[in-house]
Amino acid sequence: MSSAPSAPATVTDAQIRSAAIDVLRRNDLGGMTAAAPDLYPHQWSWDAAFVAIGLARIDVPRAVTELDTLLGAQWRTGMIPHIRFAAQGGDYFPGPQRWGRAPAMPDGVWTSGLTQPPVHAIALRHILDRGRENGGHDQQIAEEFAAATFDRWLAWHRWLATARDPEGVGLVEIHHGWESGFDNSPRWDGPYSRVVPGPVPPFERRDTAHVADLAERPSDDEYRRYLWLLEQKRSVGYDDAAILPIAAFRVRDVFFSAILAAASDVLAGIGEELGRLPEAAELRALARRFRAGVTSTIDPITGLARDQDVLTGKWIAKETIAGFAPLISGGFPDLLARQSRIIRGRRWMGHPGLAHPLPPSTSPASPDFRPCTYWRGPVWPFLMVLFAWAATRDGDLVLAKELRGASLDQLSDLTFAEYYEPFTGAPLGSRAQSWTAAAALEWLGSA
Ligand code: 9WN
Repeated sequence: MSSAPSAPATVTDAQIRSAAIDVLRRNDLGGMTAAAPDLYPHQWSWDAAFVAIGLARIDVPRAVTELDTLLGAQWRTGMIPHIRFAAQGGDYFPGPQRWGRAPAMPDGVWTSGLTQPPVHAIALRHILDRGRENGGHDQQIAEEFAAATFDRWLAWHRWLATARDPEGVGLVEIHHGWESGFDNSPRWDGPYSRVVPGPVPPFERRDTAHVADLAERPSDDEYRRYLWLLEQKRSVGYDDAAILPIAAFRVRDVFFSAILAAASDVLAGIGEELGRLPEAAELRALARRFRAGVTSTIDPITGLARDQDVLTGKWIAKETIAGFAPLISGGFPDLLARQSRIIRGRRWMGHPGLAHPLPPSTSPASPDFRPCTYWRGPVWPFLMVLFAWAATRDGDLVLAKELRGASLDQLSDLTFAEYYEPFTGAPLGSRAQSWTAAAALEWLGSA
């Protein structure tokens, strides 16, 4: 069982900041930051973006390096894979051998064969902003990096908009729960229940050795399905077209799509600054398409956004934080106002039992809610940064302020846990998780 946090009564911002910097230093593998020291000893794609946001508060050149290293793993198709494996080869399953090689993989680099949400342009924007605030060398390095890599981020967004939205509906299709970043969310229970695993080579999990309680992680049954989907991808050499007729898991992920919409607008802004006007216009159009896609999923009764199972054509209506995708993508003022009311309400941040008024990954009022289990209930600190960034963009400064205050209270336990039990505030999953430490640095701002 998880125990209540035993944080000192008063922890200063300076202590949080110094402890967070320490976590990122210790997880630095040299050019890339391990997502977590034991559980995730490699670079994860969307983690790297949040890590870069935090690093930009303390060291702009190092933040640039984080994204540059990740870009070194970009496939020839434009895809950014969800893991870039460290040369040192930390202990993680499934590791590089299990994924194998693909024709589109960059030479000499080992990666997974899946992808993750495209938060990177948002991180690039943060790096540029911090560089300009600091001026001098920081500004120069940030601006040079943005100019030198713009086409590679553009290729990334183009790949998502074509390979992963083959019918142009404005929603990104994922082929594995890991691609969503919300691995075992109740959102995926229906689609996974229809995955019939074929033969999977024997496997030994490593993740279960790094958590206090096995209930905090997905089950073996879930892992068998995860690995079968990997085998399917591998069997077609990770070819984007060849996987479509055989994939046992195809879901239009509304939260992923919302991130693509938001990040496309941000990348368009960077393109405009660089004088890349046709490409910027293309990105603005992408943003509009995916924003419209997100809006089209709203359940009129609950006001929450929904995923869609491509294989059944059915909506997936679970009460998870992904239902607030419009708060990330932006949208019509009425929709945003309604979502802002819901997220503050008693099924979410306003739930009276919460240790900190922060939206859990699954609503405590939902029958699917499990307070200790990964994406089924715990609060994930890095996500709060994304919601606050989007709220600030859309002028909801009150929401942004509430998220900041409650998050800093939560993080003052100094464990920088991967996720937190919503009612007790107890740290769960990995400790010293990089994107949690980065979130603290972003909340605290530049010194
Ligand atoms: C699989 C690294 C990653 C995050 C994901 C989170 C978890 C991996 C795992 O850890 O997923 O990608 O092994 O469980 O769900 O969002 O990027 O922190």
